[in-house]
Amino acid sequence: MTETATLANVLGSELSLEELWMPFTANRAFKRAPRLLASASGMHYTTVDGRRVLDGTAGLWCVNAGHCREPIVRAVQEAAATLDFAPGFQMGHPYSFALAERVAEMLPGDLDHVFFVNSGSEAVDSALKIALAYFQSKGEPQRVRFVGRQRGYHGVGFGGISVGGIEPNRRAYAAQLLPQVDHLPHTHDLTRNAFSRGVPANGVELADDLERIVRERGADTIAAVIVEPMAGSTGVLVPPKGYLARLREICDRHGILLIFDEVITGFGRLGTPFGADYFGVLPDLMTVAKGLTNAAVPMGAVFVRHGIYDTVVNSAPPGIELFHGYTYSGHPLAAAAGLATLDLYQSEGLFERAASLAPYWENALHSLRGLPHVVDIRNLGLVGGIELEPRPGAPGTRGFDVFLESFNHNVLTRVTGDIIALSPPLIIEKHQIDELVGTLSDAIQRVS
Ligand code: PXG
Repeated sequence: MTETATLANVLGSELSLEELWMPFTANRAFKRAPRLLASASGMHYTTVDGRRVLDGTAGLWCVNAGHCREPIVRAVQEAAATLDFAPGFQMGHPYSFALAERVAEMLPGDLDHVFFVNSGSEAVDSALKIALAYFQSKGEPQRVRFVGRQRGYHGVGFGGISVGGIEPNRRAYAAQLLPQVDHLPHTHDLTRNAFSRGVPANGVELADDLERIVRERGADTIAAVIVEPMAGSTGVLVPPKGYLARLREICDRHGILLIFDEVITGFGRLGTPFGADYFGVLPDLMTVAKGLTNAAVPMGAVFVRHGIYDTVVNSAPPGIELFHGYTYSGHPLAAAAGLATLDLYQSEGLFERAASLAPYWENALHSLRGLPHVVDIRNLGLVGGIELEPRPGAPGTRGFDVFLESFNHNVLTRVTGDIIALSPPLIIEKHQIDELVGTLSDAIQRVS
């Protein structure tokens, strides 16, 4: 057992667990039977009781280069000792400018300006504000409506849950959501697309619902459409062939901005830098977080096309152009982590690696077809979704039991309802893919 795990073991036995209100967690059940991770390295976590657990989810879809990578650790340590913090309002520091320049080089098309935030939720709320600011500056201030999508996840800010389409998240706060929002239908269609490998064939016409919204509301009232290129959180919903290009066409026809929320699909998850590259569709704004810093320090960003920055900033009267920003926007430690992360992605060719592993990954996942209760398997890049039939009257319990059974056999997966989601670090080896899928197969067979 490592020294860290031993230390954590001691801590673990003495922790009260009561005071911490855990996020998106069944607190009471967790505290009765906690699952505590003490350390991490490469493809593995070590639990407080010393078990090595294969990370099938890159943490929460974010540790794309694997855990505790030395160059990132070193960069954060160095920044912490050099510039712990610098004000980002009316002051600046080289780390954030360097990261903006570096990341802009990777972006498709004329996406070339970067606004830093600290999370995906903040990125989404910032992007929505930038869209409103753009139309104000452009002389179309009546364009204020947003269009999201059912089963979309855009974080937990009031903007994000308003455009998002996850019912429990919306219902809890229904009284105070943004008022002028419509939703496209989701694209998940098991009757036509079950067991698709990669992009499903059917459903491009679902994008045409945007034309209905345009007819009902008037194009000149709509500021932006926001979608995840591939919806992750609600169970790996891969868009149908041609769908995103169709959305782009409709937005162009009506002067509506298209926002891709790439918090999950950004930074190599699909085997390309961004989902926009994978699908060959250029959004006007892009939101990212997670893989930007390999999750070593929290950071998110909004990427905007040249014309948007130009319109908002260069047409403004002298003074502050956008009334928005966070104390920690572009924090030196986060920016240092980002710079080291992007270097690592490049020097190890991790996005290309993900692309070359994707066919092996796809085959491994689809080998689970035919197991009890498996009603769908879907995949894209290094992402997988395995949908299980819900137990009658007890939705979500079968999925959760499979998650627990896998974890107890040293593989970390993620569960949403009865869908198991997989998104390993991009450094995964083929034998680890076999181990992940083998453990999951056993778990599915053991759970009734
Ligand atoms: N947009 C998208 C597309 C996301 O996936 C957010 C915004 C919000 O990011 P922050 O950093 O505010 O959490 C997300 C977050 C899961 C899971 O298991 C997914 C997320 C977060 C936690 C768990 O599906 N996505």
